Amino acid sequence: MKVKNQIILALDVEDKDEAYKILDQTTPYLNTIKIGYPITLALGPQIIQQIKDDYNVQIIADFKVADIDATNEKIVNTTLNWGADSIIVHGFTGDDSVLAAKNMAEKNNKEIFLLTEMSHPGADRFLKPVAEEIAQMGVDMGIKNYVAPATKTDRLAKIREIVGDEAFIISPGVGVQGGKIQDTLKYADAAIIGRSIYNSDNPQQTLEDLINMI
Ligand code: BMP
Repeated sequence: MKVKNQIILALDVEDKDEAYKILDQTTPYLNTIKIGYPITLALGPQIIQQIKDDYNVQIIADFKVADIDATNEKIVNTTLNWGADSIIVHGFTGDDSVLAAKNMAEKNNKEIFLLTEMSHPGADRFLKPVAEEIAQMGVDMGIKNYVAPATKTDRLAKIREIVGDEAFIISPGVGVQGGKIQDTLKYADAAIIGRSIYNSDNPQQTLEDLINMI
C-alpha cells in the first residue's frame, strides 16, 4: 500500500455532508482514508464504495476484527466485498483467528493489517504485555502490514524491531492523543490522524501544516 504524504485520515464522523466536506478539503493531499464503525454504522457500508468512487482513494476498514476463525472469515469477506482495500484485524485472538482473516483477504487479492498494541493508556494493562508476541506471530505468519501506537514511541520502535524494515506500519495517536508526527514517522510508514484534522476549523490548513512538519 502506498500512502501519499505518509498521512491516513481517520474519518470518524457520522454525517455524510460533514464527511464529504472534510474529504473535499483533504483528498487533494491524501490517497488513503481509514473508515471505522462510527461512519459505517451511521451511514451504512455502502459509504465505503461511495467514498472510493467520489474521491479515488484507498480505504482501510478499521473493524478491529476479533472473533473466532469462522466468523472472522465472514466479516473480512463481506467488508472487502463492500469495497474496502484492506481491513484491520486484532492479533490477541490468536493465530487461528488471524490466519482465517489473512487467508480470506488473500482470496480477495487484498490485505489485512494486524493490530499489535493500542495507543490509549488502558492498553498498557492487557495488550502491552502480549504485543511483542502478537507482532512476532504476525512475522511468523508472513503478515506484512501492522498497526502500532504513535503515543508510545518506545513501543512503536520495539514493534518495528520485531516486524523488520520491510514491514509496513501505520500508527494512530498523533495529535489529540498526544503523539508527534515526526517521532512517529521515525518508526512508522504512515500516521493515522483523525480529530486534529476533522475537528479543525480549517482541515485543509491543518493537514498542510502537518505535511510541512514531515
Ligand atoms: P484520533 O486522531 O482522532 O485520535 O483518531 C485515531 C484513530 O485511530 C481512531 O479512528 C481510532 O479508533 C484509531 N485507533 C487508535 O486511536 N488507536 C489504536 O490503537 C488503534 C486505532 O485503530
